[in-house]
Amino acid sequence: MRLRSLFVLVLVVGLAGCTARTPREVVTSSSVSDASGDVVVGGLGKDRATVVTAPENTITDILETTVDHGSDALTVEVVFEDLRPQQYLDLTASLRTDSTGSGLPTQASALTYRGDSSIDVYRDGTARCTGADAGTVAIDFDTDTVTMTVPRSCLGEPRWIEAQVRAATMHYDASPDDPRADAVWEDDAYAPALEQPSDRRTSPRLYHP
Ligand SMILES: [Ca+2]
Ligand SMILES: [Ca+2]
Repeated sequence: MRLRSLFVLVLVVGLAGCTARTPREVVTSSSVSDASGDVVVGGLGKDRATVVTAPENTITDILETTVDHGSDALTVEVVFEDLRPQQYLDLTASLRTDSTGSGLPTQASALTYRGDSSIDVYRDGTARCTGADAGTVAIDFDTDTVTMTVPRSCLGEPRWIEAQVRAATMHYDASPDDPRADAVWEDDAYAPALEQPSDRRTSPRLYHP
């Protein structure tokens, strides 16, 4: 009987172990470093179709990107090599969510130029939230950091998101005959220099907490 009791006890404990579920680890935030000096430029000079490296461009050079899928808002914080107050900068997060399928149709774009900044959220090319409704952009030139905060309501209250993050700059006031008039410098937060757009990576899948 003792052996049988022991067997029953082991069986009960074993079954309890099988039915007890291990909680899934919910990832809501990620922080990823990017190489220094991996900015690329296209549209420059005579051979405008060629994209080349531009390590001297430090204002577009992303060093670290933190994406946080919070309770009320998505926050994208990007540390750059050397931000400048007078420089035009476009920081864009392209988002895939549980409701958008395989594409990245939702874009949150922050612009800053000469002390002014704005943020807009687009979905399939149409403005979804603009102005104050689209969130806030904060720029700290001491820490070379741009922080973009977008309400989850503007993103359709996603259960999870995956983000591509890119920064771009141009000479906004260049005259048409300036060789830099059509040039765009760009850095991808998750990719090395000259990686093809189709190969671009995203943040990990970040769930709503
Ligand atoms: Ca970089
Ligand atoms: Ca990069």
